[in-house]
Amino acid sequence: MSGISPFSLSKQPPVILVADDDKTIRLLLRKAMEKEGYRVVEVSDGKQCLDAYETVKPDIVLLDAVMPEMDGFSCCKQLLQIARNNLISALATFDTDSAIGSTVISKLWERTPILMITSLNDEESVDRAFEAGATDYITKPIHWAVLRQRLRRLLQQAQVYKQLEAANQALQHLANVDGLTGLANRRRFDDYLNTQWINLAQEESPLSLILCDIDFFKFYNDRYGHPAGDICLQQVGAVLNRKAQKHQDLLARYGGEEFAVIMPNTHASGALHVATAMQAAVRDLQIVHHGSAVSQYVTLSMGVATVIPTWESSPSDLIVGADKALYRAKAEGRDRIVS
Ligand code: GH3
Ligand code: MG
Ligand code: MG
Ligand code: MG
Repeated sequence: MSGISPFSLSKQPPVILVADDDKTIRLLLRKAMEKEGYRVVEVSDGKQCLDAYETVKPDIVLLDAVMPEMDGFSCCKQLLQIARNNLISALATFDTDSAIGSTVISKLWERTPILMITSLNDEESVDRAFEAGATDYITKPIHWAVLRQRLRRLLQQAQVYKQLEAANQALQHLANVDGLTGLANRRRFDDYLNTQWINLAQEESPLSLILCDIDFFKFYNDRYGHPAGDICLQQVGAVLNRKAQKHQDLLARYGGEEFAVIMPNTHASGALHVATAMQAAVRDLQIVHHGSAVSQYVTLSMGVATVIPTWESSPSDLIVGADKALYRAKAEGRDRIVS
């Protein structure tokens, strides 16, 4: 047989979970599958199949219809339910993280193909199988070439889904992360702020925003060169990130030499506390800056604003508030926090 093996791109051989109460059929299936290079795990009824499913994490399930304890139709439904539950738990985190979209999609694709192999050849059984969620259906006696080709195709499709998912995640990363600092970018900042605005308007909880701007950074570049300026931005970004500790806080690169921290459920005093720690941490880096008129080291000016979001107001009100405070910090001499 020519062509690329369906699993040539992955290191591990595909795992096939075979559920059939007939020992002879299981043996024949195992032989045929192993000849294809697949790894086979055998179970003899639906209940065992469900138990094995979670631990084995098969690439495909071969499911007999008529089995004791739990038949193939019920088992198929339950397997579908597992996939649904995984999807629901991925969706549950949707509102707190916009990048989760890709996780939801991957959960949809995570559904393992189920191929029913059965002697039940009547229309009703075929309908029942597909309605229970079977991906495909073949009848006994097994036509081995058909089984082999169906399996290859299902595995190939699963492989394509995985590659698409990896590409999707890479795109999500590129769309949301700043290339220089590895922090959230402006787009992610906007998404997160909008999402948190809606959440906190419902809860009537405070939302704080810190805007930070490096002082006299143009002179830093002029004096030490643009590549050194880039390194400075990376160092400042990393140290700020260490201070944005709370789980829900998001530090983003807001613009060229500007950083922003979104702090849900945080009062003005809490935000001021974090801003003070950030200011000190950047000063403690002692990045020499002889182009600065306020210090021999790189310093930050910061503006802090806090609001309780409402349906009548908008996130831009919070940004304007923090921006005005930052402007005052600059006007009043830089290297300071205004809230
Ligand atoms: P101020 O204290 O008023 O903030 O003065 P400033 O010089 O920091 O402000 P200004 O906005 O005039 O200059 C910002 C500088 O930041 C200019 C720009 O070249 C530099 N900058 C923006 N993005 C980058 C970057 O990615 N890398 C480097 N090296 N420099 C950057
Ligand atoms: Mg049977
Ligand atoms: Mg600036
Ligand atoms: Mg600046």
